[in-house]
Amino acid sequence: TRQSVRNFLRRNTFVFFTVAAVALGVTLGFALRTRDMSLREIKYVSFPGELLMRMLQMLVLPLIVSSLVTGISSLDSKASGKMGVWAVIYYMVTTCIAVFIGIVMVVIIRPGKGNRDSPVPSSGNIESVQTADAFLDLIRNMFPPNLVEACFKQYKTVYSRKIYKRNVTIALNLTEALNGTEPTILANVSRLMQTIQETVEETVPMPGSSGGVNALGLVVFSMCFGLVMGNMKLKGQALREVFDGLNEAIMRLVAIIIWYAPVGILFLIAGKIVEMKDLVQVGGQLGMYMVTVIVGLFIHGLIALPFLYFAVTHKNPFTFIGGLLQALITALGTSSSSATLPITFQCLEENNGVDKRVTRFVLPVGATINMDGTALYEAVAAIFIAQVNDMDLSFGQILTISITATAASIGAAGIPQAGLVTMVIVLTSVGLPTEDITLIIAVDWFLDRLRTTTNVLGDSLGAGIVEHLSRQELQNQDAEICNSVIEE
Ligand code: DAS
Repeated sequence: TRQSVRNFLRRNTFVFFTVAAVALGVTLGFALRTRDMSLREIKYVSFPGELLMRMLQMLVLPLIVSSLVTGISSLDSKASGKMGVWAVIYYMVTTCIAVFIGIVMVVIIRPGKGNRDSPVPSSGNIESVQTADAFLDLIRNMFPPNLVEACFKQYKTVYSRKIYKRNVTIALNLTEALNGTEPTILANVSRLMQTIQETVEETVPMPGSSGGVNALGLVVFSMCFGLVMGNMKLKGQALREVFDGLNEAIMRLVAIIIWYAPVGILFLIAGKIVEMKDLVQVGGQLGMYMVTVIVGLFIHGLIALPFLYFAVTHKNPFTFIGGLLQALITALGTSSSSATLPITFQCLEENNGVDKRVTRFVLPVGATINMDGTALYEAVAAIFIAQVNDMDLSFGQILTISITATAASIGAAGIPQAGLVTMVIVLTSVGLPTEDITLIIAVDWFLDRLRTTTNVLGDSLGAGIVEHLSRQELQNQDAEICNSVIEE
């Protein structure tokens, strides 16, 4: 019991420090706002926060690899298969619920009705193939051709549209100049235009806009590697111990960094508040759009997900969420679910006592592909932009938005504002102007924090649910291990 008292105290001291850090950060931020600070001074204010981000990000790569490899190789194929199926079902179901809530909210509230706030010129120059390309990129990223490169690069298809435009303009001018003359020249010009188009539609590999880790690729590789290693029996034993040791060491580093987290969060929040533009001016359509996303996220995170957790496990979801507070606040402070991953591990294993075999398996995958908050936001944002453009969406188009919003949330990396980038997939799928993303950029940093918190909450409740559903397999495996030890 002394251990549990100590645990209780430690857990609550951290929660207290973290909550105090948020309050202090907000206060400090608003106090500093009254002074006219230069960009450099603002950077100095956020510096301790930047350090926290760097420390957490530093751990993400070895953490994802070691936890997945050990997690999967320590499960027998029956247990990992069942757990995998439950995890995928959970991700699908909750993402669909999130998108549904988002659509219902945006259709009821209609934040984009009325005259649009600020007209954005439409160039009308959208490449309809972008949605398909983004899907292919998603799959490409699953199979990185070079593992070292995957640690810092993502695959992204781009079109050299500028060259295309310039050449077409020349060709068009030429056609105009020759108007009414030689039909053979005209035919040649149009053939020239076609060839230009063909050359330009080539895809090239490029570093991701974030320059970040290709987590999806590493997740897929580590899972396959763990699976194969788990089946290697004796030969795999030494490797298993290496990865297990690596994982243990990383988690010990997390336990040290966690002491610094409140300081980092304080300055991350203060810096952001000093930096932000006047929020009071956000009114009208944009204000209503924010309200729609926020209400949607709250309904999903505080009603739908807890209800699902209760329905499956019959345990109190809010006790479980209480143990996650530090991870949720870190998500709010960093707006990155991968940077939060080390803290999420710590909270689930230490505070909520979730089986390590489950967390190691489902958390890295969840942080990479399961983003309920992002999916909800993508659906709301796309329909909001349609409303602003006075475009009536058919049922089919709304369905397309749901599907692409899900894909966009899977494709989004767990880094700040990744969801804004993958918005392009959703918008182009129903022919909405991609330039209109500019309408929502101003408030995205704030919504990003809330959706990241929802994403982390979804992953964590998922770990709890998957653990409950796979308890039989876990117990069987425990019994087997016990028996083999006794036999020896
Ligand atoms: N900020 C993201 C995350 O880490 C994703 C997003 O931009 O929606 O979860």
